[in-house]
Amino acid sequence: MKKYINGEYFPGIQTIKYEGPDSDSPFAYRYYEADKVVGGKTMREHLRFAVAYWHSFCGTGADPFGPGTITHPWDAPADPIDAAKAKADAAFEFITKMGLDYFCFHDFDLVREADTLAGSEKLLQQVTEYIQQKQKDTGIKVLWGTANLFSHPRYMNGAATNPDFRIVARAGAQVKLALDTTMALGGENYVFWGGREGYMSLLNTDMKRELDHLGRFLGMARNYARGQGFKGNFFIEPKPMEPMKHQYDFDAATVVGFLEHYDLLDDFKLNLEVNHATLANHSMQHEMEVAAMHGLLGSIDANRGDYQNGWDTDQFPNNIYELTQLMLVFLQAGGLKGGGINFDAKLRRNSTDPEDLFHAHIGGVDIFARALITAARILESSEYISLRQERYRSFDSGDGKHFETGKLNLGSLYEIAAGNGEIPMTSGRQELFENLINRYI
Ligand code: XLS
Ligand code: NI
Ligand code: NI
Repeated sequence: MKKYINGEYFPGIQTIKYEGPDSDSPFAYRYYEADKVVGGKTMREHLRFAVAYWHSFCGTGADPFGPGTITHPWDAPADPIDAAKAKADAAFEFITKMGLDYFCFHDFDLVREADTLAGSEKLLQQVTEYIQQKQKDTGIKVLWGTANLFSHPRYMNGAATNPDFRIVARAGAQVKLALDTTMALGGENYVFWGGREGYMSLLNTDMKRELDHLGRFLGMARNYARGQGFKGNFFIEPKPMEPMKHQYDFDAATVVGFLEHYDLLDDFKLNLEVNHATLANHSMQHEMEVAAMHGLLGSIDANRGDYQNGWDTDQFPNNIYELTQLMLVFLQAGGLKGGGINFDAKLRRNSTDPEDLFHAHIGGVDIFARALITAARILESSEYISLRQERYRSFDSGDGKHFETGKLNLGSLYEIAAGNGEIPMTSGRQELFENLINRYI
């Protein structure tokens, strides 16, 4: 990686601008025009893109088979605050040059964790002051903050679901500090991704007790933040596995049931991640549909997995056909409830140039913008909505309507069926629907 030159970490790269689909510059947007109105709102208002501090400024390309391939110049200082400030300088330079508005962070992405809780608290306060000033200078905001409750060895048996109460308390202390940091930075939301909340073996696990602890813990975090005046949303980020064999926040449907059971629905919504949907053997469209129908479509972690293997590869999104389907759900749900689109995606281990971070994010931003434009056009000018409504027409009046409004019983269904005789087949016309997407891309 290039060294810090003339006060810049990404020298030679100018602010990325919209140049239109015909541009041949790799450092330009072809579709993302922040202030252009699509489907009633500007793209900036719809999409609320965020850069993930952990992947973009902390990730080194390390994998289970070898150490990092990327050396960040901002990591060089031995003093944690010097390094944290340098990292913040790089992050704000990058986000500004990308023309984006938000970032997301874990507590110890911002600064290295100290040896003691008190030491970490002090470091977090110091770096928070520095970042507040950078926010004032640039207008860049926090989409969400979170606590890293999975990297430190103390959390090997879980955090809020740890069988040792002392670890649960330690996790609580860390969440308190992460909430303080998020609020001090004006964070609009706060995320819980269940890092190691789950099990490796049921033989040594009291699942009910662990889930009760998780419900209690989340309620405490909510009460604390609300008591401090936090008005934003709490998001749970489902994932079915990895690092644990089974993660409690398995998928959207599981989390909806959990939130209902522990009476958390007033404050918590979902942050859905594409690669996590893939790991759960769902499409992201399915996950979004589940969240949207409960009014819980809070935020998106944008990335993609690999269909030939089963890891959370966190690659940058690039599939227009799939993303258009996501944006159809997104627009019909009226957008996200408080969140945005966070690139929870990382460069490949062998993408080692500083420019690669731009290519990755430009591609991600542009493919979402293009999908948004395409989906808006499908909804505005195609027969998509009416084709789908048509399939359910028999419920719009008569006995079908009475069924929906609870006016029939099983006996009535018997009477109706007896009077109907054999029913003609009705095509689902799947291929027609599928072609519609391609027609508008
Ligand atoms: C890991 C998660 C993580 C969360 C934040 O798979 O996606 O990055 O988004 O803790
Ligand atoms: Ni993930
Ligand atoms: Ni994520």
